[in-house]
Amino acid sequence: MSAPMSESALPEPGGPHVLSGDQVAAYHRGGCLFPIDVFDPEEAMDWAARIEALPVDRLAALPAPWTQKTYILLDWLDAMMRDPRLTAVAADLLGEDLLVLSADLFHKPARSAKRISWHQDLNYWGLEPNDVVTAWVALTVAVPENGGMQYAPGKHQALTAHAEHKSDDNMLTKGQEIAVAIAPEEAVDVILMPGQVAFHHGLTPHASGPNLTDAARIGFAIRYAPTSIRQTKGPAMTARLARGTDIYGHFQLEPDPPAALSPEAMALHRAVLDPHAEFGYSTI
Ligand SMILES: O=C(O)CCC(=O)C(=O)O
Repeated sequence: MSAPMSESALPEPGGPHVLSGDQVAAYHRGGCLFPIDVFDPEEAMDWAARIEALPVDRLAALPAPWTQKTYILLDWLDAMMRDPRLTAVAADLLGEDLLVLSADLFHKPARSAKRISWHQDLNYWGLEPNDVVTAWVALTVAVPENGGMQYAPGKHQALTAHAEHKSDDNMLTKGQEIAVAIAPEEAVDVILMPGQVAFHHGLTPHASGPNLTDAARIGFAIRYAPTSIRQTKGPAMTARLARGTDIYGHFQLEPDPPAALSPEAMALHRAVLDPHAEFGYSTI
């Protein structure tokens, strides 16, 4: 039997590096890594205030869910997800050339019953290999009381069957839920301050409960993948180049987003998401 590789000797894909070898090893072992300080708290709180000021009724009337690929509608979210302070961390986990396949807003207003059932992101995505990392950027505090996430570390080795229990209080488009129970002792609370980021592998089960507090809980979940990844099923997804270069061309690359909330931004958002409508927008 070969000797276990020392954690500090682990190869790191990206560079120059933000994470230590031990942090990269912890990510691979547990399928998650948090909290990582990335943005200033003031910046994050400013983004949260902008989200709170959005014309939500107008956005909710758009044909495609405005909470998916929201960076096309709000160009300042595009700048955030392509900011080198964040992509440098993702590069330490995935390599230098990175796509964003989607980036989705999870906004739980004050006193909201909205929850998210235990699921693995890669269940519906049809991607190979499984190298997708979500960077969940906290725009507000995220704690158990306001519906912060929980992870089930170490359960990211394989895809587990999911059932669909669609319900009004479940924020997932199809109410997808992992078909095995996650015991309370298998779960860890993902506690974050504004500007901190939690990273999870596409197979790491995660969930979150209702917001029992008087303030909103807001996170922006960015799905990074190496440019070499391929889509193997479902209508073709488009992608945004987040860092480096794309020598593969496996995905049609999205252009720079038009001005925030402009008619052009709304038209591009619709064009990109329309092909996924008949699948309940769950291929992303
Ligand atoms: O924001 C949450 O509570 C859950 C987010 C989530 O399910 C995801 O990032 O895939």
